[in-house]
Amino acid sequence: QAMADEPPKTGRSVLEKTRAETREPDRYSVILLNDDYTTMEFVVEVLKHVFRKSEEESTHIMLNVHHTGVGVCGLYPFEIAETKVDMVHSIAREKGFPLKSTLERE
Ligand code: TYC
Repeated sequence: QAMADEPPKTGRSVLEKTRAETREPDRYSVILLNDDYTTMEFVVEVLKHVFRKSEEESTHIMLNVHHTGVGVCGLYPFEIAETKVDMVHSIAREKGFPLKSTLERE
């Protein structure tokens, strides 16, 4: 039984709901930046292990970064992208490389 003072319902019906309420979660690109000191071999290892790329794709992405200055390693939900950036920085620091990575909202 409905309450006597129940407010009128103002929302749209299930069938009227539109894109704003069914949007995909935001994705973030993880970007790798070029530098003059990190070895090509190390960047390829990072791409294979942190971003789960094949040897071939890792080499392709690394060379793209080497030649253009930046490159996309993958698209992820925010927290996963953030974790991968942190992993790149932490393993690079461990090996004494200045390799940098950043996020970009898509
Ligand atoms: N430019 C580096 C070199 O010549 C290689 C490199 C590629 C470094 C990609 C960083 O994100 C990078 N050894």
